[in-house]
Amino acid sequence: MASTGPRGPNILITGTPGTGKTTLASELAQRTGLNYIDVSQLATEQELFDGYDDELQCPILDDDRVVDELEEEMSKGGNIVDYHGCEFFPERWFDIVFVLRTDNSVLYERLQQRGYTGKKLESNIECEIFQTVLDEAKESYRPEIVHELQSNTSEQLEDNLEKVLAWIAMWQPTPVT
Ligand code: DAT
Repeated sequence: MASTGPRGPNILITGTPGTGKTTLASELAQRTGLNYIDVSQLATEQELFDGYDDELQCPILDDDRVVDELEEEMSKGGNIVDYHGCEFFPERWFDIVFVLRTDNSVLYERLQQRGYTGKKLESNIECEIFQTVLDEAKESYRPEIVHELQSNTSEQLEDNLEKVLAWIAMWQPTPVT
């Protein structure tokens, strides 16, 4: 019997905490039926941690166990993955990578509302100022599949949804030769 091919594209939505990954990714999943994977939530549920980061005040992800846990699902295709880092995922997993960007003042307010203070707040704002996640994405994936999306306003959220939906609609699996 012929192989049925992947269920759909694998999409990575990354960016500094607070830039709107969960908002965009879960809405996309709802509208497309693609499978939404929140890596932080998965790690919490399955206790895939290895130590604690004192500066960022958050548990350190056990990258290898996260990759092992997701491999089967990712190989089927049709996943939208949400995480604030991206360099430890296998490059072959993703068809496209979106890096959400938010202006410092807007992000500062969002993170304060989330209850971030002191060093944790500062480190996350610095991460956005120095475009740490964007650089990480460009170093880890082919530059032509990495796209920046501005995520400050609800108009930009709608615009981003439209762009990604349009890309999904024209996506075709790479033929196996
Ligand atoms: P993340 O998953 O990157 O941590 P989130 O989706 O939880 O971020 O969003 C953080 C907050 O910002 C949340 O209250 C929703 C809001 N938000 C997200 N995207 C937005 C946008 N484009 N415009 C205005 N508010 C947005």
